[in-house]
Amino acid sequence: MTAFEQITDDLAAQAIELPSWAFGNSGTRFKVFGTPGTPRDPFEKIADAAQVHRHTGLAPTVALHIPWDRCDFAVLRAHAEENGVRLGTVNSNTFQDDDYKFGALTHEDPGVRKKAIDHHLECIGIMHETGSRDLKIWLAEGSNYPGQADMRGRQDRLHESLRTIYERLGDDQRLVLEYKFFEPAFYHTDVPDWGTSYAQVAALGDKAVVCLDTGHHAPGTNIEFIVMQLLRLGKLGSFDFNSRFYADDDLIVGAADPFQLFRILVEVVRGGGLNSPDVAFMLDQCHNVEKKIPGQIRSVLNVQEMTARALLLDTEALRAAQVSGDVLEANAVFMDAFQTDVRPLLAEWRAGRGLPADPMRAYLDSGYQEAIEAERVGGVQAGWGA
Ligand code: AOS
Ligand code: MN
Repeated sequence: MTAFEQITDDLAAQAIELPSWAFGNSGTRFKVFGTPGTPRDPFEKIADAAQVHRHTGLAPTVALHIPWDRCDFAVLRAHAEENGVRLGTVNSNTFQDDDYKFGALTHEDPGVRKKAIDHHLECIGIMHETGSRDLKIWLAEGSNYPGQADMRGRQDRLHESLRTIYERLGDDQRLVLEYKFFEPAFYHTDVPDWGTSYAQVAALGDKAVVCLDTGHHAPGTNIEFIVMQLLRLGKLGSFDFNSRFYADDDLIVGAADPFQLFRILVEVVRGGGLNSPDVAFMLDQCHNVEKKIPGQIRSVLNVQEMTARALLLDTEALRAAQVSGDVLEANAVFMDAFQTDVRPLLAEWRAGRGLPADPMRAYLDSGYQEAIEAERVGGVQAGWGA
């Protein structure tokens, strides 16, 4: 058996969740560009996401964002299943109401906190309808100026709010708390790092875990160390994959720093996180200038290619070099795996499974893009807020 043949079971089991918002319009704070064929509602977003799965076999679920994807969820669930995909993680939103200007789950005003908690309870209700397991919480909470906020009090209120939400989870549901070191607040953020997220979820219980968004760290951060540590602690619940050159750029995963993606996936494999039901692989990206469905296809293929390279790492040779203190040999073994071009092997393997050898080409030749660009005329294109 070749080295590649030994990893195909793992590759076949891989599943990457797509974010519904990747199919809507997005941009920077300067401009959101419209794109021909952009979905006007959650049903069209799901149809587009299903194209990614159809051509890659890699993306069987789609994450929702509430309120942007609010609709009749029983109908949306049936629509997803008809299209060959399922509904996945439900993402809450406490960052777009005026009431949340000074916080949501951490707010000084119990009335605002209750409103934010109630929103999450609504999300849990939706999860029962959609069959979703995970409630993902990203909080845009913090302050801009020293002295503006009582950081300690906010941390205590955050715990109380999260506890109220946690207590309402069903037996098979999870609370996944995302961290981000800045933005929209610039002085302090209430959940800025993995340590704070870990401390908060550890205080809740086994059904609370951490979401690691690869774009949410200061430049130079050793993200794979965090992956290792969270897996070691049993608290890595999910990834939001994307890539960044500067801040939270939300660009295509593997585009900015392929080597970093490799290093992360090596730790995922090392820590037992690959194809583990405990760790959800999701994308959290925006396609501002490129076409969205091809952008998502490129993204899941990047993750698949880097997973294959990580799986090809000769761990025995690496371990032997580590134990004997052979620094350069250890590094050479590591780099050999990273430098392996797995694309021809993956193409052949895909074809053998009834998938297109070149999923991107297959999508571009399918006529789907031209059809949605011609058909989706009128209405309001989905974007931030819809
Ligand atoms: C925000 O910066 C976070 O990455 C969120 O995960 C995400 O972008 C948001 O939930 C989109 O709905
Ligand atoms: Mn994210």
